[in-house]
Amino acid sequence: MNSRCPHTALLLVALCLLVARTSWSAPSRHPNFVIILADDMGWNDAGFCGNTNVDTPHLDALARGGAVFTQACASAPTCSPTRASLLTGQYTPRHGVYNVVDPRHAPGSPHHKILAAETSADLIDGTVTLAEALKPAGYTSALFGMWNLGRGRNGPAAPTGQGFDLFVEPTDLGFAKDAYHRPDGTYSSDALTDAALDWIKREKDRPFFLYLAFHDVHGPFDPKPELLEKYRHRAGVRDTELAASVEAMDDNVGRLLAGLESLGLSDRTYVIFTSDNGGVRQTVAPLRGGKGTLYQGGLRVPAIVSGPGIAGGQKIDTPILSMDFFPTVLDWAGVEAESLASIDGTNLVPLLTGSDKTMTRDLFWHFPVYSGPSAPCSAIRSGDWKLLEFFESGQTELYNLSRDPGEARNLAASEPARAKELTDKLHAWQTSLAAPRPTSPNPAYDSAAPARGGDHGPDRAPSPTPVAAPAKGFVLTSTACADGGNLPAEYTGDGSGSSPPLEWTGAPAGTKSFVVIMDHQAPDAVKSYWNLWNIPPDVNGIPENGKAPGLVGVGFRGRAGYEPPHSKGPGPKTYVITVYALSGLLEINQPAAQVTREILLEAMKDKILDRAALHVTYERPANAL
Ligand SMILES: [Ca+2]
Repeated sequence: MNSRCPHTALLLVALCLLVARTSWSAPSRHPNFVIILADDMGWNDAGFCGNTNVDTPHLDALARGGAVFTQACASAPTCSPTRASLLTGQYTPRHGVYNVVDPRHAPGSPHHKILAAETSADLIDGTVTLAEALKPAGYTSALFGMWNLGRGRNGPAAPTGQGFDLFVEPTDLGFAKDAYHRPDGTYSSDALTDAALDWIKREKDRPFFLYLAFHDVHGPFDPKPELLEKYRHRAGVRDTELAASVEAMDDNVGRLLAGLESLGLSDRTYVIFTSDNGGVRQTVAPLRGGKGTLYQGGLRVPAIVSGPGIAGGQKIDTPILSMDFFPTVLDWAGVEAESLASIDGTNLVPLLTGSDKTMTRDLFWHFPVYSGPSAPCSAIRSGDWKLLEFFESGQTELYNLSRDPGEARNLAASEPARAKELTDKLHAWQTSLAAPRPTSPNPAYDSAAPARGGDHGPDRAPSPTPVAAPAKGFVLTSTACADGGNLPAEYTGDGSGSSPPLEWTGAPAGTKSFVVIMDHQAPDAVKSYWNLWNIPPDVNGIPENGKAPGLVGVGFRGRAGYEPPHSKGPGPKTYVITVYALSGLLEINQPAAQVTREILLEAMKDKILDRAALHVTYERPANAL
């Protein structure tokens, strides 16, 4: 085993020292800690980050009352490694969780040019998490939401094996895995917050650490219909589903803060809000990259810290990483982090209190794996300069983030001395942590093998621009929809072959094909299906597998037809069917099952003549499957 796996015995000694030091030095009244972790929330997805098209009044208020880190970065560009760093205070090579374990990206996959590093699926037994480090000071800890650092309910890979006294995930609350809605219509972030508030009420008389890790705002989305409707009619919204999901989470931040206030806990509770990685590529402009890459778009995240002794209205431009919250929380708790020798994070308290605003250090990222659009790489930020090393090619890229925040001008060739200096520092850091440097060619590499999406899938395209009313007389109806768009109540099929027909009139001159997209949710996991509805006789082509002349429909979660929006149980569902009239035929050289909405939108973007939308409300019969 390499040195990323510290000896369990050493850690146990460290933990015992920590117990010994804190048992007599801890103050009589410890503050509480709340870490709220959003999923996939990008650097400007909330109002306090400068987004003027989404309503986040509660996060904005939290930001006004505390400190905003304007240059906060995730410790990694994907989910699991950042969560591991947040909970251990360590850089990724130390805990070995480099990526979400995903069979699509196993080292040696045919689309990998080099053999990627192996990633740990969970925290190594003996790792001291924040929950464990707080325990000797009398804290109780609970995680509500996503763990993603090992499976199972017991043992060292489970939260309860890593110091949390309680672990509640959405499936415990009646949600299907990754579902945003429960069959009774309850939204996941609402249910998690309710459960967290119940727990706080029970534990309020002792110091607590609440880790609230929402599924919001990770795609595929299934927003609350009323929020989706709101953003559909708002100009300037880049992605209506994302905006609706951000606001749903913001509501719950507000409910949690109100709960703390009503219990009289606000003045002794620190609240940290951040995200596990940057947003997906289409939502992070003008930053480059996106989730899964070490460009700024994949790393930059919102970050607020609020609590006793932290002056409100602060904007702190010093770059920080997710792992820094670990020693910061321990400082507030009176726990001496120095006894844990393997902490890489930096205590932010001097920055937050203003006692030392000069904190300078080099920051590092190590992502020696494939994920979605990204190949194995490593990076260093030193002041305004950032250097990325790509292991496939051995090439480096150098950017000045102050002058070039979008990382568009690679200065590695024009600034060779600086590039060498940073490369040397990066290599020295990699060596100091025995970080794997994947450079061996992959014998199974096949240049024709298609790249595969990560858990972020193919990057999402923004939702289509809202269609307020049919333009140019293009009208979309469904004869099977009674009562102004409601699907028939007796419709209970699985969608295969029983989709009610759509009809349209007034398609613009020159229309050669139509594309039908049900854009209520779920671009990432969709599986397309091909169907013939009432294609006007002057439209050429018949759908074939792998090509899409004529008409294309997109279903959800591997199902066909209209069924999926109601597949989560009884209760009304609303969604929108959009039909695009195109000036040409689509050529999509992918198997039908791999064609997602993003691929469709990209293929049709220069061909759209007009579009019309049909708002559909469907109430699933209570006895439906
Ligand atoms: Ca994530």
